[in-house]
Amino acid sequence: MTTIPVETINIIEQFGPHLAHTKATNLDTSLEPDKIVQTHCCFCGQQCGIQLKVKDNEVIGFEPWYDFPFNQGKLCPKGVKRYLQGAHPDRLLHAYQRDGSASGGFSPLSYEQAISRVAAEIERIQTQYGPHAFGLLSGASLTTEKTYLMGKFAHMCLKTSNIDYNGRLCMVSAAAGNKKAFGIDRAANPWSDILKAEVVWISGANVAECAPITTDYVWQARENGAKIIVVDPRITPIARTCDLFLPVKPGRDVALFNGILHLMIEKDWLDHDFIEQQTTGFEAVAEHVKQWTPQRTAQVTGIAEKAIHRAAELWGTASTSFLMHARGIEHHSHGVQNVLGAINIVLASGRIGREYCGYATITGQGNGQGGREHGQKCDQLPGARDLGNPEHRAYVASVWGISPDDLPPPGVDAYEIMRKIEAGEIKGLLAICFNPLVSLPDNNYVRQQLEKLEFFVAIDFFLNESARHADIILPGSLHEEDEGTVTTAEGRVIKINKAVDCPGEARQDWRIIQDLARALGREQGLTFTGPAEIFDELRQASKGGVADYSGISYEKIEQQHGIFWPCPDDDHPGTPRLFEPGSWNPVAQGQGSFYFPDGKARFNVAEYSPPAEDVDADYPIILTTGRVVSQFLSGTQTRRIGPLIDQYPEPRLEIHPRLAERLGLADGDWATTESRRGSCTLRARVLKTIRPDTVFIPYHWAGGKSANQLTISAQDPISKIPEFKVCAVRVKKADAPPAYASELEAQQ
Ligand SMILES: Nc1nc2c(c(=O)[nH]1)N[C@H]1C(S)=C(S)[C@@H](COP(=O)(O)OP(=O)(O)OC[C@H]3O[C@@H](n4cnc5c(=O)[nH]c(N)nc54)[C@H](O)[C@@H]3O)O[C@H]1N2
Ligand SMILES: Nc1nc2c(c(=O)[nH]1)N[C@H]1C(S)=C(S)[C@@H](COP(=O)(O)OP(=O)(O)OC[C@H]3O[C@@H](n4cnc5c(=O)[nH]c(N)nc54)[C@H](O)[C@@H]3O)O[C@H]1N2
Ligand code: SF4
Ligand SMILES: [Mo]
Repeated sequence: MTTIPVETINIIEQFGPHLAHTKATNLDTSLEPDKIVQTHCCFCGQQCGIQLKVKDNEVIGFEPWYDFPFNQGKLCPKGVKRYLQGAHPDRLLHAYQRDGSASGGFSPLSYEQAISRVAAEIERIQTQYGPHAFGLLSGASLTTEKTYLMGKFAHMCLKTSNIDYNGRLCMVSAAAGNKKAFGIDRAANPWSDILKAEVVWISGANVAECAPITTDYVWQARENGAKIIVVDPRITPIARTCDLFLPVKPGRDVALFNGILHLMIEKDWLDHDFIEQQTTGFEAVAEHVKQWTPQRTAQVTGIAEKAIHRAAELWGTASTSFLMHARGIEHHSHGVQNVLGAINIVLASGRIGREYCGYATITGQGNGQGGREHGQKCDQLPGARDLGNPEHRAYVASVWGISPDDLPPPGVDAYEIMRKIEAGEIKGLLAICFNPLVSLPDNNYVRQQLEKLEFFVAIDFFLNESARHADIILPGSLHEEDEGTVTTAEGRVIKINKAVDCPGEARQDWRIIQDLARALGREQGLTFTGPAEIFDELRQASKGGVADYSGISYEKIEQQHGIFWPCPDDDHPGTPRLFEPGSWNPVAQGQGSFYFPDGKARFNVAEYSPPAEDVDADYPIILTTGRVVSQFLSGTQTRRIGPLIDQYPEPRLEIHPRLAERLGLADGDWATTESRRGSCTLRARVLKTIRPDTVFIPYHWAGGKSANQLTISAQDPISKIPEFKVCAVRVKKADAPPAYASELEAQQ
């Protein structure tokens, strides 16, 4: 075994010597590998192709995979360093149980004992309080096979309604908006359609840091003459190279889209034929946007009127275009309205369903797309079917060999699961691939709920912050320890290949779930021999649904570098571009290209309303939150990879020089940010790339460094996404450095 040099950086709490916090720094990459495995990066939804170098059952490095068409060998800093996590000493090699000591430590127990204990607790809780008293939180970093299994485990084995997933914090506003407008929830186009778009419109997406390989597509478009428009309260790296930057006030995007449509109508920059033949609902939307004059739009959005005119002209007069957005417009209590506003300007232009005419929401997690299609959402069944729809229930029940009456009704979203814990309705919880204590808003509330549970089990390969509140921790599998499919931001179903075996007593996640079913004596339908067999059933279960995978096979994926769904039979090549006239569509059946019975896309009136918590005299500053390039999500993985920590070691409060001056803050000062829910002391980073009425905190850290101590749990009424992108705060110079400051100094 190669050993990995490890540096101890931060022992936040005492869990016993085996759980010290360390960072992996480097491996000896000069070693000759035993084999090279073609697979994909474990992090974001771009799912770049990568080749892992393996020696003695350990990933020791990587090589570019030039043939994979999406990234052609390119990788971002996280992809380059991903291989370091596997050999990290924090890797969980055993099951653990809380040892009841005052220090809150854990002690190892055998895997089989842990499985029996979890099964006994599930049985006890469900017998005592009913099936829905046991809840499940799952994740979209899991392969699609595992997400399918999680849905089946919840709905068929445990018969609980209460399963939801971390995409609730991520993709659901886009999903709901896309379903309303197009009848289907997937990027409309492959990324190759970006390359020759005349205009690329990017709203609320920090492309260069969060979808780094997409930057290359945008820049190639620019080389081909495209004009790039970026809408963001911060001048992000992609904004620094754009043609028009619109510094929107957080929470106001729908007003901007309505204002653009207003001008498109006024100047007649519309595709009348497309609107008439392929859409419905335009008149109501046209009527609604009459009030969105450039003046009013400027006043609400904080964007200069001249810039709004220029954006409308660039967008309105283009002959090809691509509009993309991400969480910046979606993480809002009116996130779905923002998405509908964006789609309205695409539909009015008629530029969709053709080459270089596209629209996409950029997915986030590695399997942000596949993870939201096959039944781990609280209201969903495989194939993007609805748990509340009698026909859909009957079909899936027939594939599973049960009666539809045995399926539970739809359950509640991930945040509502916390509220149900508070109300005493949910007593037990299983979390896999989800770190709610860092990632959910208002996380002081979340901590109380995790502590209130009678029983909590977490399945992870590291002891994440939520798992520290668990009674049992089961050691799951790293990305490179299993095979399966994921679906990329483009809608391309690709194959993750296994490079190494699980170490110690760790098990592939699907085995753990099936072992629990067996220990419960409820293994019917959960006796798969591996991911390939799960995928075969998933194909069947998705057949005839909107997300139809029935024509996809592992072999076809390998041969064609991925298959775009829908793919309804073995001879079908897949569907890279949706909505092309004449393309296969199970819903419209030849009538048109959108996924409604009449084949037409829907315009939807997109209503503006201010954020749930707007600024006032007590809390006069807007807080928005998001990401930095070297850290990933709740940080469990990237906060353990040395070179990535070095790139961005601790969260900083981004603040404009004018605001900083008013508050008496200089760059590097400790600043305390307070909201109605919590407070957080971070070093200030004074920079001109942010609106002076707004501050920004990246959210990848836990405890006292966590941005989610401040955020609000307001949710969109349709999608139930939390409003991560706006809440009201006040900022002041810190009275004293935070406790963690001394730890930082000790490292230097
Ligand atoms: N490095 C890195 N890459 C990642 C991830 C990561 O954690 N780290 N996570 C992955 C995941 S799961 C996701 S969801 C994606 C997220 O990818 P993005 O959505 O691109 O990332 P965010 O930083 O959440 O937010 C994007 C931008 O929205 C802006 N913004 C804030 N409020 C508003 C607003 O009201 N309107 C507009 N127009 N913009 C606003 C922010 O300033 C920010 O620049 O990234 C994926 N890729
Ligand atoms: N303030 C604020 N909060 C946010 C956001 C924001 O922009 N601002 N963004 C939100 C978004 S977009 C997202 S996607 C969420 C993410 O929220 P989370 O899902 O909580 O974040 P992750 O870090 O992905 O947590 C997943 C856990 O799963 C583990 N894991 C990863 N892969 C696997 C696997 O294959 N098997 C198993 N068993 N475990 C695995 C990791 O080790 C980690 O501990 O955070 C949200 N929270
Ligand atoms: S862009 Fe995303 S998938 Fe590609 S290397 Fe970076 S984190 Fe991995
Ligand atoms: Mo996300």
